[in-house]
Amino acid sequence: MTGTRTSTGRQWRGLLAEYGDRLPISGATPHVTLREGGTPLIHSESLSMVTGCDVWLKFEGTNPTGSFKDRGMTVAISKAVEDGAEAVICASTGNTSASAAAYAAKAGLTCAVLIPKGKIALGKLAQALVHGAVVIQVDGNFDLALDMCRTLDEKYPVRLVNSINPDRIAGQKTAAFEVCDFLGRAPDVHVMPVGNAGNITAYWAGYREYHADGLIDSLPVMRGFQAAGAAPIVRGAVVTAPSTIATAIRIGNPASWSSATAAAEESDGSIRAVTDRQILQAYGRVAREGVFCEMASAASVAGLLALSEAGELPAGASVVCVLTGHGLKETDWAIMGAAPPPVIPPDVDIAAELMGLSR
Ligand code: AN7
Repeated sequence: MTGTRTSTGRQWRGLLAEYGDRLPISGATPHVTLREGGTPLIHSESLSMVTGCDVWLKFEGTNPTGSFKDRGMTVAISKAVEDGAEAVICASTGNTSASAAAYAAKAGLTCAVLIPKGKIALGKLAQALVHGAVVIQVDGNFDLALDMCRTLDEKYPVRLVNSINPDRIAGQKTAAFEVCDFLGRAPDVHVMPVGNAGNITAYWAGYREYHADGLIDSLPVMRGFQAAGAAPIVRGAVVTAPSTIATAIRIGNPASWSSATAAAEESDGSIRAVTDRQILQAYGRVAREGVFCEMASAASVAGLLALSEAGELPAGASVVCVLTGHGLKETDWAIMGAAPPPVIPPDVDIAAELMGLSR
């Protein structure tokens, strides 16, 4: 595998090399890596100003396939290869399928993905297709597709790489390590979107691991946010017809429900809902700071602003907001939300006028 080749360069080496001692791998595990992780923690002056906190954006959109899923996939696919698996499957609202397809391609494994028909962002569908996955659209929602995958996993010789696979959670906890390694401590408050609830489970596991090992001396308050139309954990009941513009978190029966609730309770935090309108506003707001995240990711910033308005953020707290995926995956909202750019003849004076320039 290419990941085991050495280099004298100063590049980030990927999670298996950087955090291997904290992952469920051994010397015998092949490294299937696209050099994921090492994502930027971007300071937000504007969000710090409005909240009176020190706000950092953990931008997971810079991962190789444009979302945090790569952190779990490098571990899950490497272990699948080690164990002799020939095919992997997953259900997905888009990002898991994009990541599984890419890492399976890297490893030379067959990959099949089950996606809810017509409900995943075009960029994510393009990724699964271009990496050569068998893409199957299910006439139903994500939760039904995940049920199908569980049954396929029982009946057929395939490896399930959804986040119910513990290797996924193990890989994803590295994001908490990176946050702490960069800040030199844990943040006071950690804000993130919640869909199938694997990622909040993973972050909480990562923070607790560093705390248990004495690398940080406090733990953050975990604040998870679901989309109001797909908020089973907030309602305390399965949502049979989840609905939100944030298709990545359009999930009505999260697989990691109980561990997400545990993360919120143990950290004195919460899992709440934000409306599509709040998500859309937050999406535009971070974009105007130069960070292009996808709609589901903006649920964290929407949540941050809601917490701030409710007076629930301690003044001066350090806050990490996770932006889970890249906005280039779904450009329709960016384009629909803007005025169509004017078309002009090739005339510099007309262009200058439109730019508001005067001689
Ligand atoms: C951008 O790809 O569930 O709470 O199938 O793509 O760990 O599920 C994606 C989830 C947040 C929610 N932000 O994370 C899938 C899938 C983005 C996401 C979530 C997802 P979890």
